[in-house]
Amino acid sequence: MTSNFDDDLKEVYLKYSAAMQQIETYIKILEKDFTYRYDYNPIDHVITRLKSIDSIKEKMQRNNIELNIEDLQKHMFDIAGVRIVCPFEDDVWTIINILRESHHIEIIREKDYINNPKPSGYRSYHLVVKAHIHLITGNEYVPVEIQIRTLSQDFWASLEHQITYKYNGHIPKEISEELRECSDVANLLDKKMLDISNEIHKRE
Ligand code: 0O2
Repeated sequence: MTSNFDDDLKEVYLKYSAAMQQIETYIKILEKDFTYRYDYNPIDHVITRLKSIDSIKEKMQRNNIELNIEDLQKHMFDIAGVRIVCPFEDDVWTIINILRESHHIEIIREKDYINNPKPSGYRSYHLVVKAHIHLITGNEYVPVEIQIRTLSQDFWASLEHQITYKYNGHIPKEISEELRECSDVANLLDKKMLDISNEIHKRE
């Protein structure tokens, strides 16, 4: 059962990889378009990742999802991931609005951890979109998770992930409190930098 699942997963990976590349290309074109039209790019950088086979299995088992391809496609939406990191929070909303109006992709889920941060202090905007891919066997819609956040939110999330990983989910209370405080400090920094940037634009 499990080894069949591994074999099937390899085939399914092709589809998720194609969907991820398609979204990445779409974002890269948006960046060029922004720079051309406004001489400004609201995106600092984009990273992509395919969830590893071990992580997929771990998450499915943790969420009591049976290890088969049908259930994977029904319940797992973050196998293909694209992260868009923006300089300022305003840029995050600019990108979200563009994605909402796009005819190229269809949004199937949105989670706003910017206005509603996670108890850990995690801030980010998550969207699951359906990418339309074209294969020899036909056309398909494949989900891709897009995470959009500021440089400062990304800095916090990367370091928090690195620190908490070591504790394997059992983070001492005082450490998790300090991390939450750091998230608030990062948020304050975001707001101050945005104020400074707006002030400079007003003076131009
Ligand atoms: P990876 O490799 O980073 O993608 P889940 O918690 O995954 O069972 P759900 O609803 O699928 O539940 O996802 P959720 O909570 O909306 O988003 C999950 C992803 O968001 C995580 O993916 C992380 O990337 C990120 N994330 C969520 N909470 C935190 C947090 O407290 N700290 C950090 N650093 N990142 C967070 P994965 O699957 O963990 O791995």
